[in-house]
Amino acid sequence: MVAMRDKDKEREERRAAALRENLKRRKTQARSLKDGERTNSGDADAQLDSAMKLLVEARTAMDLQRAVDTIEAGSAARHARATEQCALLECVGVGRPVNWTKALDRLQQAAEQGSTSAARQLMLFAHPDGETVSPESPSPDFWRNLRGDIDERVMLAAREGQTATERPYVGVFQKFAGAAECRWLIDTARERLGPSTVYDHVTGGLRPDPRRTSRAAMFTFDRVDLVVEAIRARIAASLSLPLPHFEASQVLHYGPGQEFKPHHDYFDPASEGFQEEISMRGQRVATFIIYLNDEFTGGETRFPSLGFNYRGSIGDAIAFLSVGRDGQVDPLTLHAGLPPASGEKWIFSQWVRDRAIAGQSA
Ligand SMILES: O=C(O)CCC(=O)C(=O)O
Repeated sequence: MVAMRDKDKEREERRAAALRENLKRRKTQARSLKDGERTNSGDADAQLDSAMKLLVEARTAMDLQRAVDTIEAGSAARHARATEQCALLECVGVGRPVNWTKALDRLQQAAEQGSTSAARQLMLFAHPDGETVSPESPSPDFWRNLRGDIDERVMLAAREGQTATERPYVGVFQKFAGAAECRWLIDTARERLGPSTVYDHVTGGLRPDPRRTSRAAMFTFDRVDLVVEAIRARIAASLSLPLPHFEASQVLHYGPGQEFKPHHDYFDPASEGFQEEISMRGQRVATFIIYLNDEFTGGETRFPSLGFNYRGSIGDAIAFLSVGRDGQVDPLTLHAGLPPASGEKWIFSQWVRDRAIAGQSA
């Protein structure tokens, strides 16, 4: 009887020890699985970052293809950020023709794969004037339905402007961008603001200048997204100017008292320092400015030689041509960004050249 009880106890202890061992093994397995997942998603992010770097710096068609293939492979592995980048490749036309239908389909995929940035962009394209708060737990077909609400032809179509002055041409475009688009542009620019710069007429290089005290965020190719690209495409359609002539877009921020004193956007052909810029990258012929907010006083865009001041509401825009039909620069386009007396002023600014800008990927 005693021997039986000892045997039972022994068996019980062995079972408990086995259970403890099992539990320990499972915990270790779970920990290494988590580490593995972290490493995998870290790897995917690192691979995507270096592919994006290669895309921007690509010197040969082979480099470009390698970058595109890596990004596509990430997307095929359901990496949401890679899928979002593929949407960008589709709308810019990198390694393929420009295709906004495919771009928006891929943005939908990225939202389905968990990209909050893709989700917000999809929402603002579907409801440009609405709120862009994603639902807590969207139904399985939520993103597909939202994608279905977007009509890319309307989204990219030319907007009708009213002519404010004929010579030089100055036009005003009411509600050119939706309030949600404007909010997105401010939000993405806010973290990246640096000093605004001007071209130095002696050296031809860029430098900060006391005449331009606003801050600026540049949307170079590695920084653009579908919202910026949609706005650029809409500007191109509205002004009938080709996208490859577009400089990198900028979002400008003026605090109270900050300004852009009277200046011309064109490069003065009489200035020696500008000769190289004009011959290498072309003359600046057009400017398009979108007002992204209206919570400020003062801050108009002023054309002193035309006796014309403009101050838009959210999403309104102003455009002007710095060069006349004769191809000559027009000094009457002198203009200034007046300082806000109170509040902050945010604008989107687009300069356009008279030729495709060499070496620019977007
Ligand atoms: O801030 C403004 O209203 C004008 C900006 C401007 O002059 C420019 O972008 O060239």
